[in-house]
Amino acid sequence: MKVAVVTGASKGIGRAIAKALAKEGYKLALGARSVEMLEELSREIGGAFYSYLDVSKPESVAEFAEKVLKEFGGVDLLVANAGIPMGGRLDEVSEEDMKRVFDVNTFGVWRTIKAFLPSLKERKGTVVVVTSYISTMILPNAGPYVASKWAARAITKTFQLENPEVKFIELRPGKVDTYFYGKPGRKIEEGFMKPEDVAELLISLLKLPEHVLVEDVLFRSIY
Ligand code: NJP
Repeated sequence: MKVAVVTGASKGIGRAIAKALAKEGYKLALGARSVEMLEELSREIGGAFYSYLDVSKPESVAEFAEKVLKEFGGVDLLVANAGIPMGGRLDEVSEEDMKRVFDVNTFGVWRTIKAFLPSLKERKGTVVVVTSYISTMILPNAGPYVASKWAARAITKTFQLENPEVKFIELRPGKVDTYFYGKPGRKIEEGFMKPEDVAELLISLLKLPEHVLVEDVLFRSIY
């Protein structure tokens, strides 16, 4: 049975991915800050390992990885999904907010991959990084978020070149109905996909033949 780690598993896209992976028979290690939500998810999917994880804190990532590797002995799939929004003009955003968004969306991805990389290399595993459709585009008033996702893309691509034995897939969703935009409840007709759509896409990618590498996927609602 393969072992999958999902960061940001408490809500939204990460939660939907965790549920879909459980259905496919993966053994799961779930990480996020909201441990109660992870506990509830674990119960819902019939039991999964979960632990507090703050990807913005190096010591939290190290502790999480140590616990997961101790529990399972290794991992086959890492879904680096945890992320936060951060809008604002670049000439107005505070030093603190700029650092915060990079610490989660960029350094968080780097730290998590780095922590699990030796095991992923050993098992010829797969890393899925949830960046954004925005990771090659520019938008005004969203510079902090956009820059953090461009950098996360660069990190993902660099890891791939340096570690050809591991597959790195960059998922670049358009708008998804999660807590990202406040409370979920938006309609598909308003241009939102469902978190389950992202999970379904990921599962289909994981079922491709071994020799196929999908480097990135840009996808959105048709509306
Ligand atoms: O958002 P939301 P999504 N350490 O808010 C966790 C990208 N994306 O599912 O820690 C660890 O429902 C948080 O858990 P908690 C987006 O950039 C989205 O939409 O308990 N975990 C929760 O589980 C992000 O990378 C859209 O608060 C941390 C999860 O992250 C990914 O999709 C469009 C954390 C966020 O759940 C998932 O976001 C797009 C930390 N420090 C890209 N901080 C979209 N929704 O439209 C947060 O292009 N989390």
